[in-house]
Amino acid sequence: MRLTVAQALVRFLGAQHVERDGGRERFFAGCFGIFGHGNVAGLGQALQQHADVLPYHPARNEQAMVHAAVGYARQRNRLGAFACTTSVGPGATNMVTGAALATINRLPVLLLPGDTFATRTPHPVLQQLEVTHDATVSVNDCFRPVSRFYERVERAEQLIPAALEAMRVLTDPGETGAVTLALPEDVQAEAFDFPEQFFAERVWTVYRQPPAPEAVARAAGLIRGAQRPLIVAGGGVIYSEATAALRAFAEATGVPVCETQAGRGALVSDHPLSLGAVGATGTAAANRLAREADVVLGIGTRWSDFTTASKSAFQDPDVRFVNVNVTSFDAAKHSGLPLVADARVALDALREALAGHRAPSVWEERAADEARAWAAEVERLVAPPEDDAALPHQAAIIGAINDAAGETGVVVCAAGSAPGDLHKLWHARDPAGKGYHVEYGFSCMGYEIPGGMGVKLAAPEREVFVFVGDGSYLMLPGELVTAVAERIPIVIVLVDNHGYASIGALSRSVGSAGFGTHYRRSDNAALPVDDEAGTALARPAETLPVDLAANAASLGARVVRTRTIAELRAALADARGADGPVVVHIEADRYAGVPSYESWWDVPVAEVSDEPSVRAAREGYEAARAAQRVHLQTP
Ligand SMILES: Cc1ncc(C[n+]2csc(CCOP(=O)(O)OP(=O)(O)O)c2C)c(N)n1
Ligand SMILES: [Mg+2]
Repeated sequence: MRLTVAQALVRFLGAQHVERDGGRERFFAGCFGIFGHGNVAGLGQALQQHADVLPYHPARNEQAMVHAAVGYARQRNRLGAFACTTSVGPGATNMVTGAALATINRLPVLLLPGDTFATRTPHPVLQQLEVTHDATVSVNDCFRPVSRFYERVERAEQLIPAALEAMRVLTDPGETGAVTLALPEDVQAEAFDFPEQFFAERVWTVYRQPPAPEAVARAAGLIRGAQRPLIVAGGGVIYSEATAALRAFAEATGVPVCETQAGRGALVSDHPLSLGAVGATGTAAANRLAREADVVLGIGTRWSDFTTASKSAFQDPDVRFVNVNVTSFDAAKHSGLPLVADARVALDALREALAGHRAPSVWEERAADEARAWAAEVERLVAPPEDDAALPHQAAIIGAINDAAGETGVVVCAAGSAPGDLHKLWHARDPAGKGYHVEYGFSCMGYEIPGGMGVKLAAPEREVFVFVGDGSYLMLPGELVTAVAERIPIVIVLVDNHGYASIGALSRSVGSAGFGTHYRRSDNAALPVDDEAGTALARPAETLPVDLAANAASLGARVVRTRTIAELRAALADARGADGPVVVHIEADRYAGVPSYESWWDVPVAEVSDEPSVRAAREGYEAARAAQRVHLQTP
């Protein structure tokens, strides 16, 4: 069939399906894009012609549209995705950040940046990078390190293997991430006789890989011998829909469960074996048990520094790790016993292998006691301030969102002080673990609004609450316009503390007094910075005359200004049933942070400085670093 390369690609994408456990669905929900000379005539024409198989959604910023695609894919447990098309040059490179985010979080997105002419005839074309010693280089080479598969389609027939390979990678839970097919603008518009079969419906089955029986037996042996076993549940538990299997395993064995950012909510918070967040942003309950654990069963986790508290979380000198993961790369971490497998199948197999076994009851009781104590601490933290005139604390804002979300709502966040607070405080209620969506692989400011849009597109039946700080908001507010245009009813809680509260606190902790983390006029270098205790020196006179609520309203969102937690609660209730985005603005006390609980994060402090505060911080840093462990114990 004679089609242009772009037409063939769109028709191919529309014919791809994915299935797991027998359910079969179309893989691509649509295509986000921004047109320029590098894609308007090729892919633009094809998308117009084939809008029935691949609906087109215009975005406002290329980075943001990848975030929306990522939000969608995550909410769909990687069983659905969007394509993203851009022009050549800046449109394409704007997607690089989104690509890195997708790949780091192991979430499927198909990126289709336009590229410069394969024929090279009109070179240098508008927006082309010229590299004098290498004619094959284009700005799209920036996608190589951040893509799980990269191909530049320079001949029409190359599309066939490229498209098939793209689908293999996108639908493989162990390999997935950003897939980039760079499409030279001339090739997009070129016609070719594609075989009919290329457009036939194709089903990509995501099989649940079983673990090797010997590995299960060894893992079961280790867990049987453990006095203080602990589960660390990662995103893989949720993506593989293994939350019920996790609960069954924990209940059968009495092994307590703590969670990474991506795995938060894998076990509902009310469960007596739920210790909540672990690591640098962990709960006292989880971090205490982690410190003493002798066998740690990591499931679907890539063991980031936040999870391991920069390798200081697990202090038993003989601690052993068992890693259930779809990739051998993650399964091998911490010298662990690798169980390369789907999380659900592995959990069921382990439960069977451990039939009749239970962790020592003192350990289980200890977990339940710590969990209860932590629940009381959360209640204390999320309580609204008694003084109505005081600025609300972020913890109370989280409490209000948590209540509004109920069992089925989803909270979306990515950067700032909120991810750590949410990780600690969020009361997870959805048994499927889909109520908590914090992008913390890349922790990319600006993800929140477009990411939340993607979540809502994937789960229209759920209420979506985007938690966005003023700093993150300013990075990518433009996608609000897309939410207005597409009538995507998300609720955005814009928490304004006039700057980077998170990095300000970090700066104070390294002795640098919040330097450069306030929004204020920078024409006066002598302005005081925060004192060490974090006393508010950001006097109103120094606060910039910026009105973010007015900004959101100007982009077409419905905006509600709130001042107290009671007003916030009322606004969240009121936002139900809106037919577009609602922005609820609230000012928060930037110094009323949630503390960390018996944990640490490795941020290197200057080794020499004239500042006593830096020298003191360095001393503390060196002491803390002594707790770092290299896990070399073999199972
Ligand atoms: C794109 C990007 N740039 C820089 C950072 C580093 N960073 C992490 S949090 C943060 C400040 C976020 O400010 P805001 O959204 O207001 O949240 P707050 O810290 O006030 O809670 C910065 C600059 C980042 N995570 N992402
Ligand atoms: Mg802020």
